[in-house]
Amino acid sequence: MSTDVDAVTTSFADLVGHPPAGVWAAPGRVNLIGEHTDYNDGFVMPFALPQRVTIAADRRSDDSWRVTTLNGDRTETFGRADLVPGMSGWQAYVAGVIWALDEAGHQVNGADLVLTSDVPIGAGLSSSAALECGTLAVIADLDDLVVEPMERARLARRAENAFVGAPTGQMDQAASTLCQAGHALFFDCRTFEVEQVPLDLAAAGLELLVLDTRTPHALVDSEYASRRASCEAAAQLLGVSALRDVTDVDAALTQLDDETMRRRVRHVVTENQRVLKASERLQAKDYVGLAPLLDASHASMRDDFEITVPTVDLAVETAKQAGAYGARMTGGGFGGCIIALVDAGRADEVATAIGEAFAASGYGPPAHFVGIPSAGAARLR
Ligand code: GAF
Repeated sequence: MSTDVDAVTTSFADLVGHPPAGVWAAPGRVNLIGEHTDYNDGFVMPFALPQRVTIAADRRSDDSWRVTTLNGDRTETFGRADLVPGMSGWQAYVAGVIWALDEAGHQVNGADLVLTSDVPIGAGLSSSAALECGTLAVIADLDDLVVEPMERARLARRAENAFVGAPTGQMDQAASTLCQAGHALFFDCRTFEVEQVPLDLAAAGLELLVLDTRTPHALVDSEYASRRASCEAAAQLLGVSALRDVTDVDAALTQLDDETMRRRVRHVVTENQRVLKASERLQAKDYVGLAPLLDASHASMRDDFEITVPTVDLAVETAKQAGAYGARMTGGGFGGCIIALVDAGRADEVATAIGEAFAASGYGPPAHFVGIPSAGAARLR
């Protein structure tokens, strides 16, 4: 990480002509369990990754924002008049946060930002939430704004939903803002209550493989929106404000005729139950007890919510054959990453087995790392 701090600090001085006022960072996340439950007012349990967006910044004397990313060396400049929802390009995640702060009544001023990110893009690890939450940390500090952590997460989500136009839930921005090192974040997406749950897999002789299938996210936006619409329509038919309120899944299913909608509901209701069980098992440090929940979550995403793709299913199956205790896709779906709970020191071996299975099926090589529960957004310098 310090290399990234040095890189943005040096580049900032080169590009802007003076050292930055500070350096901030915000992480990507892995979701341990609780997929597509956040926008159903349900439960999720992500943890933050060491991979993060790192931003050097300082105020400008005019009313514009100049943002440079070292990933591809691109610079974009926008002024207050450009802060209009619907802006396209990567800079929309930065502009959207400034817009959301302004809309909420905060006094925001022009700034220079130079950033770099090592969160894989399009892998379901919340690279966009990391950029939003990092920007929020920067602007809040530069402009001396008093914005509580959960409010930061809400504003970052507002940027994503209303400015960028992606109808996501609250999980990713909450994770990037609120997570603590060594912990998973149990987050109730209705009450916004959070609990930091210790997650020390190494002490239990375990580790969590995060494997990026590198499958392009085809149709991810439209499929995400259609899953969300289906859940909302089902809640309306069931007479509840959100699927979180369905506790007796069998009774609910008898009230629905549409087979696809029934499967969507079954995923959300059972996934919420799995998050609650996972939280209990984590509290009891029964980490191997997580494994059947990971497996059941994956089967539910594959068969009921239908958000997995062949590479993801092959990665999960192969991980299990190679000795993983449990495995599931993580993130919004239609590609991206899987997680697999394995004995400490075995992540590389399991990843190699998956790489071989991919090669035998004609798929390109995956990438992988061990997921380490890390800190949320913070000022580093
Ligand atoms: C994406 C969304 F941004 C989250 O809000 C969540 O719905 C997730 O997909 C699925 O659990 O990351």
